[in-house]
Amino acid sequence: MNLKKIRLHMISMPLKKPFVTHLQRVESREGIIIEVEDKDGLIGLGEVVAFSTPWYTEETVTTSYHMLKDVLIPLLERHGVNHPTELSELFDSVRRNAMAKASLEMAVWDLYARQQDKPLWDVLGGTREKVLAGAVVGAGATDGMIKQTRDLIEAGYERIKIKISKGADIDVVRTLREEFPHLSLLADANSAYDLGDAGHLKSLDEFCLEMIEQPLGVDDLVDHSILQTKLETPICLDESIVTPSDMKSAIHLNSCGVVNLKLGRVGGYNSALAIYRLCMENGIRLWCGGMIEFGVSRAHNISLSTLEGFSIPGDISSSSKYWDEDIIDTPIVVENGMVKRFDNPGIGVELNGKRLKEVCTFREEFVL
Ligand code: OSB
Ligand code: MG
Repeated sequence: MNLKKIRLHMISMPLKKPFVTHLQRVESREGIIIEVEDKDGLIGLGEVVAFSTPWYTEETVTTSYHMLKDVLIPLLERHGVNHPTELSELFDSVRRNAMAKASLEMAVWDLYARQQDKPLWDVLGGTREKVLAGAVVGAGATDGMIKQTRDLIEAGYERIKIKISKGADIDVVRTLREEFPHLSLLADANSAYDLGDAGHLKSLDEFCLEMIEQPLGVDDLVDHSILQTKLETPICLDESIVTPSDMKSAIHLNSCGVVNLKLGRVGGYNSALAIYRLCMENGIRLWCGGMIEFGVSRAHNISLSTLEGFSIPGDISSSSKYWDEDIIDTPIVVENGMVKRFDNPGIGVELNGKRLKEVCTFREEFVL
């Protein structure tokens, strides 16, 4: 693929308002934007979606930077690739570190599509002209959550996800359901419960949630399977699905009916596409998750979500939900619950150089 240069931009941007879960309050978002440049000056873009601290997964922005600089970029420099699918094998010698791997893989896929002068969605085999969007309301006071939900519905979102945890669950869901009887609503627990809470979680069944996301621990595929036999509400797995092998186990155990697929969490497109195929073959529904990310990752999420199997709305929201000004030149905009795919080559957006400079805290270039 004639890769010549890689640039890492460490960035930091305040959120318009803090995003709260029972595990973390995110007020400012750090991330790494990656540019991979070929010998003709074409540039592919990627993004590290790890957080500053390891609350969602074990990776952080700092561990990702280390992996990219000291391990993954040197591997790419030594071996090179002719096609982005070769990156999986190359990175197989490195255990885990999915988000670091995914960021580089995203950029190489984007570059590959640009080299073919095709949109990335087309290279991936996508068909949807508009992808199904949805928004997330973080934890907080119930009246505040109602107001946020109302504002999001007014902004055109047709599916809302709320964060729940012990002590902030049944009453919150009941109040929201009473306020919005016909809303497509789901609840994400980010592993707040264990199997001992099965009876408590069962009382959520009456509120017709589309699904409950990651109620139990990251490693609890067996417990999720037992919980699913007790709940009518479908379980959706997020943190528990990192590899295609996790997906096979979840299918075998009947641990979920739905999967929240995130490119970063699963290590990039090659792994995501393998998980996607497993879901399609086994009747598991799936949607594309969000990471309070910047526009580069949002544009990748849109490319992925054009695949036919993304038949339910994801956590794909407008750039303006979190950012005053995004770091891409064409911000993502949700209209009537959908986002139009970009038809330019690659992910279809470029960096907003001025904004990137404003939020960049550190920058490094590697010549391959
Ligand atoms: O659990 O899905 C999650 C954001 C950061 C980390 C984990 C999760 C989330 C979200 C999506 O809920 C929020 C968004 O990007 O809009
Ligand atoms: Mg989740």
